[in-house]
Amino acid sequence: MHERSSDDVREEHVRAVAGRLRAARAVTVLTGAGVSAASGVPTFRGRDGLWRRRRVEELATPAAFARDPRTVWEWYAERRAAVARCVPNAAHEVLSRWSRELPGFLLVTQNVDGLHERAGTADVVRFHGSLWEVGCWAGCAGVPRRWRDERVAFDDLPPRCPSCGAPLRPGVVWFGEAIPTEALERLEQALACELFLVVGTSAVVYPAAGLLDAAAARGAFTVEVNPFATDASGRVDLALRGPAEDVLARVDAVLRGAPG
Ligand code: BV8
Ligand code: ZN
Repeated sequence: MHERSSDDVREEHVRAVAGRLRAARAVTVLTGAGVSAASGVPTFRGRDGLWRRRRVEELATPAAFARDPRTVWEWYAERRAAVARCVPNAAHEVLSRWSRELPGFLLVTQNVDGLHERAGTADVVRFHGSLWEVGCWAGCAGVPRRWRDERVAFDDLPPRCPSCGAPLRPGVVWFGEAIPTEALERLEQALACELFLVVGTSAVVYPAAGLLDAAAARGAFTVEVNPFATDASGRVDLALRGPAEDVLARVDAVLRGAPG
């Protein structure tokens, strides 16, 4: 299924990361769409990243929604239905275990699919919001700013605010919008780590991609896990060039003392 495996990731590098995971007092992992690829969730910027020949940067904006809320919602409704059919993969499972077993572990995700949460990950910091939340586009006072909405089928698009009748908006962060305050409040903790792993992201969307450099500037050892080179590759201390579900499972096996 994958164009590359982790066969060419050297065992000594896998062991080095496991050793650092064991020794670090605080570990932060930043994930992107690549961790969900093995679950069947399309990434944004690969060949699958195109949607009706438009780029995510054109659809995921307040201006696109203002112009054509129905088309934007069709994309989100499709993604909800697709993600609902997916299950977490080994990458989510390993990160979930680390979140519960490693002291000082923090997972920051750019993903909106909810698969880290479904894998039971403790304390997920959602940098770009959630596919499974909505808010009132008019920002009316009759409803909370965001609330959970797990519908995968809609009678009519866009869905409407139960209080004022304005369109509901997806609870994600669009381009040009601020990162949620709850996520920004966790930044200090996220950056105060000894080991920073960047997993399955093209590292082109800011400010998320900048966390890597900020953590490095504060002394963190940085590791990338991705089958392909990215914008981050030249800036990390160690790049493990393989799929997350494979590489993280290998690191986890060493961490748990399995014969390697
Ligand atoms: C903000 C919505 C200010 C949710 C998304 C120039 C310089 C710096 C910044 C900017 C700039 N111009 C504009 C900006 C700002 C802009 C930005 O970064 N633009 C970029 C494109 C240049 N950023 C913003 O607008 C942000 N907000 O700056 O606010 C502000 C401040 C105060 C007040 C008001 C405003 C907001 C950004 C929010 C973006 N939201 N989407 C949705 O519908 O999903 S972006 C979208 O990209 C996704 O949400 C995703 O989270 C994000 C990152 O993508 P990736 O996850 O990395 O996915 P991608 O497909 O790119 O890559 C997948 C990777 O996986 C690949 O590398 C592949 O090799 C790898 N892979 C594949 N298989 C595997 C694998 N890896 C491991 N294992 C595998 N098996
Ligand atoms: Zn409303």
